[in-house]
Amino acid sequence: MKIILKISFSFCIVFSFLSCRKSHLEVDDIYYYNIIPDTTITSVSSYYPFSGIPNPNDSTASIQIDLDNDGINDITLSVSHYYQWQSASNPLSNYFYQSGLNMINSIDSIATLNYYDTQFGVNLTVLNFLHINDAINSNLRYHTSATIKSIVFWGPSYNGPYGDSYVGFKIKRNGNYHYGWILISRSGSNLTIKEFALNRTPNRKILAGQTQ
Ligand SMILES: [Ca+2]
Repeated sequence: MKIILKISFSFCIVFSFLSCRKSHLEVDDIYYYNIIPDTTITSVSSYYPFSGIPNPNDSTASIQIDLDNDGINDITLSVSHYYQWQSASNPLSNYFYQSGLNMINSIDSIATLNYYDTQFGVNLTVLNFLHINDAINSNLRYHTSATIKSIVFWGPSYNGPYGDSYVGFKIKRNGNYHYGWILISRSGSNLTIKEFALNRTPNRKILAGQTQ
């Protein structure tokens, strides 16, 4: 009986040591930034009554974010609309919309999905709209840019979901990947940026919404 107790105790000590060592080595060092107040960008101030034509007629709004707090911006989020003559009989269809994200550095990337437009047989690289606690790691597909909304005349179009969503991203620093998320919200023509976080521990996943 004594021997069994001794073995169990020794096992506990070894096991505790390994657990402690493991958690110490793999601790997530999360850089979390809460944007106060939330920042909203829009290319449309208002719509003319009855016609629904956006005002101003052609404009772009964008914001850049420094994701790793090194003083250099890493990502651009933008919304824009523009007029392109197609038809005099239906001027409303002449106003087109684009909204998306672009990584400034080509070694960084955004979690995306492939959207296949069956009408035109064209693939679009669109944002992977993630939910809270979704894992952001090497299992996702990444691209340097992602479409949120693309409305064009007689061509492949896409419009992602409204409300809150998480953007997954990965940035490459010193040969290692760092995963992170940005909380955005879509409402009408508005794109709002609320929070973001980055796992400073290299090559470790982060969960959407994880702050520590
Ligand atoms: Ca940066």
